[in-house]
Amino acid sequence: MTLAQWSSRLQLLLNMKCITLLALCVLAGCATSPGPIKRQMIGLIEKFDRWDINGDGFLTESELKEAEKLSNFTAAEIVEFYDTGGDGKVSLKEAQEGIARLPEAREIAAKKEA
Ligand SMILES: [Ca+2]
Repeated sequence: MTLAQWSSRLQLLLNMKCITLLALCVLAGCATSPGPIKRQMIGLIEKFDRWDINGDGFLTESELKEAEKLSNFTAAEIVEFYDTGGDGKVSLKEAQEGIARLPEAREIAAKKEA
């Protein structure tokens, strides 16, 4: 493998880490084991229940205050990213769709780091 190939591969790995940080750390509270999307989905659903303190099936900004401490993002930013419906809270469906919007998450994370 050439040096160029190595560095592009490394870049890809770094990007994957950013993705995990935003899309998972946010709801999961940890970014230690990036896995296949399917595993992330399962993890996400489990964590979703944990963050959903009042059990109404939605995550609000106040419920994500704890998540805020575990990520580089504020609760407001987390909600803003996931809340495609614009009702100010995150449904499980929106959380799942957030995983599918990983490239977008990566862009946001990159901008924030810059
Ligand atoms: Ca809730």
